[in-house]
Amino acid sequence: MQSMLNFLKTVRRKRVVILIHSLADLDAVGSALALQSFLRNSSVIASDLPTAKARKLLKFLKSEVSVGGQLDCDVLFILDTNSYDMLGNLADGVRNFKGEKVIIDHHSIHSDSIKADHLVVDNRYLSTSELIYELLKKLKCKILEREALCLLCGIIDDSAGFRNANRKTFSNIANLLGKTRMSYDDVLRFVRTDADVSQRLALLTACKRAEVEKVGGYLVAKSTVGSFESKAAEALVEIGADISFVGCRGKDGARISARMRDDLAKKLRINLATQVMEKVGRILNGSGGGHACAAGAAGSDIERFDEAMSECLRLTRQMLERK
Ligand SMILES: [Mn+2]
Repeated sequence: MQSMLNFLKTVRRKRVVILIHSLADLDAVGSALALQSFLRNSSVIASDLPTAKARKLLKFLKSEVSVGGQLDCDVLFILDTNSYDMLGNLADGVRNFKGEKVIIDHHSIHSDSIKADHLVVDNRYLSTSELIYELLKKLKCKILEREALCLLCGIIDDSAGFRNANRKTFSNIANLLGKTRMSYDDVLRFVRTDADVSQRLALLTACKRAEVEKVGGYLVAKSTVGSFESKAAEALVEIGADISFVGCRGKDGARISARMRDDLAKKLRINLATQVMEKVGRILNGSGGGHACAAGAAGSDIERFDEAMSECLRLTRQMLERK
């Protein structure tokens, strides 16, 4: 943390690009915009359009994230990911980037993580926004209403309805709310958007197709959808599964999302990212990672999609039977 603070002070006026991951969520966009308030000569870019929720925040703030483009800068910041896989078609640009690379992220270190000159990667934080907030506070950077809203959106959205929140998260939220005239409810308007029809249809399809297995008293569900696989995996846990895997096979690649009830990570000492999805990612000729209770895998080998889905179940059975 201290070395990152010292470093940030030295690059304040340098030409900076803040790169965020593909399908940038509120945490990625929120943390990038907040950091931008400190790095005066910076722009935010991504390989593709941010999610609908993040675009709503950008529109409200009359701000934007450039899609694609050159990494033309002295210092490259990468936020909310430490994996090349999440950078879309900008991954090669990052690999070949000659200037200084910096990563600030709250995901566990990826097996193929981006080599950076400076990094704070700490999975004890629930969001990158919270990490950025702590850095900005320590830098004595004045946080205006705009940045407060960005950070609030990022922190609240990534806290999964506060199920994973700790004492510090709540105090950070209270402090940030004090910096804006918005009420908590006003902020929630950005975080909670009504799901569109296609998303609701995907979740209902996931339920309809779900195969549920009882392993050692736990319910493990697997299903497939055409999109929104992470939302669908979340939905299956919400309605009763202890662990869920939802896959989505596209034309050029396949993705699988995994979710587990939060209390089970500690109770069973299971980590879906390292014990399941990293291995499953390799089957798909890609990679996997994430958190203990929320993980995913993606890769290009769509022929092995069914095998990858079965492997999720097999590894889970193995873990649960050992308990
Ligand atoms: Mn995040």
